[in-house]
Amino acid sequence: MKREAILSRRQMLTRAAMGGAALGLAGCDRLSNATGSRSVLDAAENLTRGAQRALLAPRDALAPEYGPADLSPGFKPNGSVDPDDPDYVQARDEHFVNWKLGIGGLVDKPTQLSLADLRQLPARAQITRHDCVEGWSCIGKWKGAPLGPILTAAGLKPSARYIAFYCADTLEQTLDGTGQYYETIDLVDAFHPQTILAYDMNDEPLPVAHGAPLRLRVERQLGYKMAKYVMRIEAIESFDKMGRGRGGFWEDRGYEWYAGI
Ligand SMILES: Nc1nc2c(c(=O)[nH]1)N[C@H]1C(S)=C(S)[C@@H](COP(=O)(O)O)O[C@H]1N2
Ligand SMILES: [Mo]
Repeated sequence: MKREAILSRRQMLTRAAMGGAALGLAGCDRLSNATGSRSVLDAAENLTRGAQRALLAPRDALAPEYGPADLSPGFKPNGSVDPDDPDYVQARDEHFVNWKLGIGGLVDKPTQLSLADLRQLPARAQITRHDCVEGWSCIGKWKGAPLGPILTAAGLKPSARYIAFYCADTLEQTLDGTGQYYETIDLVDAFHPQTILAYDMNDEPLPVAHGAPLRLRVERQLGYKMAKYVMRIEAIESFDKMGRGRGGFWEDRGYEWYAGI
């Protein structure tokens, strides 16, 4: 196993032990007591176990899927729940009828897809467990368009190595603009059969609190990888120049880039 991976997991544990909040790692909201808040150390311990499992399991293994009876009665919204960024507010007030998902970067055919376009593509529905890094989990049903075929249709250039998701919300006000939420995943996850751009949650249009009109589900990883309010997707060669260069909003603030569970 790579030394890097061991070190970064240890770093994470140390940070967790020192108290995430003090270091600005209070990533996901304070915990709802309903789900029972475990200590940060417990969460870190689980994370470590998750990371070990993730290293053993083949990357294309499926995340467990559940039945309708397993759905959580309430799914906790977390992070941004009502973005006030002007473009988003306008799109939301128009019920996303003029909204389009941009697809670009290292692709042969950059394109834009409306919600109606996305809904016409072959769909996949799945009931999965969402694990937040802070130690709570909820089971929800997601329906959307698998990402892989969308990328294939756009034609990935050979230099494309990652897929970047640009979100509408500013989660932290920063002077340099690095407070905008974004995420990146590699092509293995992008083409994983359970990786979908979800427009429905629990058989209803995705609510604003959970990322309307479109969010990523990347089921083999932790919650923070599941970008909400996705406005644009780009195929990229490297994420060095995005945000603070670690591949995502929370990654820039200390969390692992590969958050396998
Ligand atoms: N754009 C955006 N995506 C986001 C977040 C966010 O604040 N903004 N929070 C992340 C975190 S930490 C979690 S746990 C999940 C929460 O998804 P939910 O609100 O549907 O529970 O979204 C992830 N994706
Ligand atoms: Mo999270």
